Amino acid sequence: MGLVDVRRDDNIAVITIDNPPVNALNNAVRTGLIDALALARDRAGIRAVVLACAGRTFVAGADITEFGKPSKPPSTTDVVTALDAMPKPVVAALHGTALGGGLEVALGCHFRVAAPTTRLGLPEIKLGLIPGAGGTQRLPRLIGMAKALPMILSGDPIGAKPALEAGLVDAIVDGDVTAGAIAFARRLVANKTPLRRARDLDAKLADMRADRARFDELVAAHGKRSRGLHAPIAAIEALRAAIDLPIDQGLELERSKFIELKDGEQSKAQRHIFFAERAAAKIGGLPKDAKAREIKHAAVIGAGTMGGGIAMCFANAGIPVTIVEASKEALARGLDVIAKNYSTSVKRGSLSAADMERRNGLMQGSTDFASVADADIVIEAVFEEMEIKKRVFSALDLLAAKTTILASNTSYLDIDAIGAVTQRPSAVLGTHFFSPANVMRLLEIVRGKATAPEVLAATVALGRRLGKIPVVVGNRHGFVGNRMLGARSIEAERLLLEGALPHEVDGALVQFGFPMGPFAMADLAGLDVGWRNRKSQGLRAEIADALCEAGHYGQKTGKGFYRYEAGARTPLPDSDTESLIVAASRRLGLTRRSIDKKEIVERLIFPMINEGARILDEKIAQRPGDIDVIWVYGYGFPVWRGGPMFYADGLGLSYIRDRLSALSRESNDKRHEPAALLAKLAAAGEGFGSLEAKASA
Ligand code: T1G
Repeated sequence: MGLVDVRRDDNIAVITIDNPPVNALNNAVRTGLIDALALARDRAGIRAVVLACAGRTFVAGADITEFGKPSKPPSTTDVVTALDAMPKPVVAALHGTALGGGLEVALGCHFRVAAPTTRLGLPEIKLGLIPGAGGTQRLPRLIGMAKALPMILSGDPIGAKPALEAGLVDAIVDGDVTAGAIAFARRLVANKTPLRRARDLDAKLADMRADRARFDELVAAHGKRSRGLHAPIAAIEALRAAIDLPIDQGLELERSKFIELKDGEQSKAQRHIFFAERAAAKIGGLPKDAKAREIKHAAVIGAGTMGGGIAMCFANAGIPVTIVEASKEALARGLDVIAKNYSTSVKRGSLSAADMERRNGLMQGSTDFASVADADIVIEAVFEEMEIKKRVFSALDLLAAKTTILASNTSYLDIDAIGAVTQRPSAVLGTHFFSPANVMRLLEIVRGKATAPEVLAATVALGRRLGKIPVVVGNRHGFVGNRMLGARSIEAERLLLEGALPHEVDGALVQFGFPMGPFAMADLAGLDVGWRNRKSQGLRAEIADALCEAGHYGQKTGKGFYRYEAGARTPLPDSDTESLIVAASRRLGLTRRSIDKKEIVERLIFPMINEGARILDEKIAQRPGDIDVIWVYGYGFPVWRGGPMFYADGLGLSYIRDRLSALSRESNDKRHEPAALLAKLAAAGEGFGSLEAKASA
């Protein structure tokens, strides 16, 4: 069967798309659909049409890999227009994830039936786009603006049941969805049901047309998360056109905005992250047949902030988990925090009471280490001190089953040294979660020298099952994310000593697109964490150490780089800290000066890029895209800038090289000397992206 097959089932034409893995609408599929529709239209004996897909899902969207190239007709819009013009009823048979252009094609059909587990959505916003084949015009006409606008601005799919209730699908069919659609089509023919084109429906827009203020209220309620992003603004304009303009003008406006976004920098960056996220889970050098053993039961050692959050990840994914703590009091405290987290989610409506019960039921507390005996993986999340970790792993090695994976949640420390205290170094690796572990999606999986391929494969598969974005990294101090964060933190302090104040440094980075700057983030994480890490390496940070020595650890003590009103988390400039900074500059003989935002941003980001180049050279990260994924999902690097390495390519490595050389001279700090790989690529006029091309060649 070709990519698009047409068969006859009595007087029904059944068009089936078969373009694995997700039936993306590439050029060949679009061409095949136009031809198949013409055939069904002209064949006299055909009274109705069913559009279905083979494989695991209905069309999951346009083929994103085509976006960087010149678009070749017919477009997805041409397919939807051909569906619109069909004189015979067309029924879409939906299953899996009907997304983006796939849902827009289904909206071009007259009716839609869905399997019970189908998910339907317009996720274009997550790629820096808006629906470009009529979604912003047809969806509101079919389900009303109050439901359509949140779907398009969030990009999140809805299930078959809410879709049925909203009128997006006309029936949910059990069993074979194509057969269900054929039966549905036969009934249309028998009942001579008139064609219902989404483009002709206006009733559900009457409320917004009668009172435009209601549209503005809807936007105010759903549009707030779009700081710096262009696509949400374009989506709102296109949706407003659905109210104000006749549909053909609305479609024209949508199309022009879509093309502008598709060719813009932000969508290119977001599409880069989409593919980089998927590439990151592919592990170089992993034998194809590395069998990933299944994780049926987990154990977490430590019920503190990290341990509790990690345990929640397992319960959320439906995996039974035992939480082990040294004392009953500590265990009770940890379980209490978890219970509070879940009840807050239930109060917020993001979790049902039944789900909360189910998740709580999957968690067992214990103060007996021997309770790890039936775990397939044990994740240690105790104090960040090597000696403590070694003691824990020695004990686990004796108590856990021989096949159990032993993982450490360490954020800096040497996985090989930890594995060396066990008899099973091949089953030891790092699983570095990011706080809050039950929220942040990044999971750095640290590969030890002895870590076995199937242990790595099992842990990557587990990461995806937990809803994380796993990135395999090498075992060097700070791995990838925290090592680059260290480079940024050193420069951030230096900016304070040279004349900037915490809120100026943070403000520059927030304007760049981060949710918060280095000092607000340090206060949130706790200054004592970095302080302990620096002391273990004999390093000193003038300001942060002085603050810690005075007992100011950030939010947890009400004061750090900023001060915090009781019970509040808003960072407020603190005059004591500012005096401490000025005094430190004087003590070091530095003349303070005003530093502009551009210099602040370059001095925070470029040293990170430089460290990232060294990390690639040392093979601690497999590819530049892995580093981008780590920084977007672990540290809030703005996704519409594509991550540090993609951003560097956009600026040009020779510019970054020259700025780093100047910085190295001005600060007399060799660490700012351009990394060998960065200098080499710059000299060749290439970017980090050229490494991906070579790697996948
Ligand atoms: N185009 C090209 N390749 C795609 C693709 C797409 N739309 N979606 C997935 N793939 C590849 C993916 O790179 C991976 O490749 C493999 O399929 C399996 O994906 C006109 C313009 C559907 C929920 O944004 O959300 O339509 O790594 O690992 O976890 O208005 O893929 O195996 O080589 O993610 O089971 C809108 C994007 C496009 C949906 C399945 N659609 N895809 O998740 O598998 S823009 C989307 C997903 C658009 C219209 C506009 C997920 C999935 P490889 P996977 P999964």
